[in-house]
Amino acid sequence: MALFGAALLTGCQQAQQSLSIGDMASAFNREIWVMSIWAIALSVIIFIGVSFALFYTVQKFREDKHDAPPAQFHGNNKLEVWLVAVPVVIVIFLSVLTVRSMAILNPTPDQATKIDVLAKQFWWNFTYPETTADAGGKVANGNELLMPTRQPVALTVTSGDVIHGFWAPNIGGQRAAMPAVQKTWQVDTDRAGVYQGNCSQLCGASHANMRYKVVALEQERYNTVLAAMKAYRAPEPAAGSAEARGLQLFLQGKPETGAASCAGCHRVQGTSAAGQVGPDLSFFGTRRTLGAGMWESEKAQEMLIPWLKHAPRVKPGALMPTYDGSEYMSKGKMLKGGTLTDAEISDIAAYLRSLKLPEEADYWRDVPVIGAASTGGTQ
Ligand code: HEC
Ligand SMILES: [Cu+2]
Repeated sequence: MALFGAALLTGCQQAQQSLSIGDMASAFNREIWVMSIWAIALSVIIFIGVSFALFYTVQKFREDKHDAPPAQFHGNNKLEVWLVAVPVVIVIFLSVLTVRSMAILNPTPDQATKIDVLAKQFWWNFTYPETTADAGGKVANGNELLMPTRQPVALTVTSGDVIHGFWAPNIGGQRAAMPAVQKTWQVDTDRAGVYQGNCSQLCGASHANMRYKVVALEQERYNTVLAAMKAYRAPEPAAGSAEARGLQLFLQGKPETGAASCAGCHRVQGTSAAGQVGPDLSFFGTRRTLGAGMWESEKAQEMLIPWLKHAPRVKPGALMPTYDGSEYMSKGKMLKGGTLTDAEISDIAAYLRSLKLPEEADYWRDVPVIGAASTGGTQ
């Protein structure tokens, strides 16, 4: 099973990014690994012992050799005590190991970097509760989680609607994200890189498209990026530019055609946009994924316009309205989106692409590049 599973997971892997429960760069995974080795070793010993006893008995008490029924050992107290005692000792041993691992892996919130994780149909928001932006509000990023290496990170996971599952196996563990419940635990990695994260709890139409990236940066790089995020204010576009028209539509929408304002649902740090219904877009221009990791790199660039025109048609169940006037299904109801012209959509795209961190804080710069191949659209 383990080998088969490993083979399957390898099949999903994209170039230079990793999804593995066997990643020993994480102290969490190393701890779990020790426990697994004990459990597997004991199971193998029991398997060999039971097989041996079975074959020995079958061989020794063959019917053709013995006419009389074999001696009955029922009432053999010594044997019965052994048969109870050995499993009890094994179970106690494994319990002690488990409790020990749980004690070690419990969060140590004082020294750990704190990150709040919000899961919603079908996207993620990562908030840095210890970092208040100069422009107001806590620093947050949608669908791309930045974390420092060689340091415990305390993730506090919750959900804004149904039950989701936070699962980025390389950095350790898996946690259910439940509405109204906040679960904190500690993850970590010693290796800078990009790790794949998925929702591990069937949660609706785009469950399989509810992904994220974990970008682990060396401590110093991490500090640089976070400082830039703290100081960041969305750029103010030059009057009359496409970006300026895009910003205007982003903040106000176009009420006369029924196009809802983006700001009602999305936050952009340093502007009046403070919506919490969709992922934080403050650093959207720096991000490499779109649709909660559904598309990456070039494909993400390519899909931005179709996304803005009709997100729920390219990502089933996405709770963002259409902007090309087309009908879409939202929570079981047929709705019709407002309309923006192609030119207006492209102005908004230009504005979104301008929401960039300064060059030295581009967190993708020094990490392994995600392969151009995309698995987008799989369901
Ligand atoms: C009713 C709330 C709502 C409105 C209005 C809205 N969005 Fe969204 N938006 C969402 C939700 C929810 C998602 C996440 C969808 C998903 O990935 O499942 C999203 C996702 C996005 C994403 C993808 C982010 C990522 O990293 O994957 C972009 C870009 C975006 N919206 C831009 C806009 C723009 C621009 C507008 C205005 C033209 C807008 N949105 C209007 C709710 C909204
Ligand atoms: Cu989910």
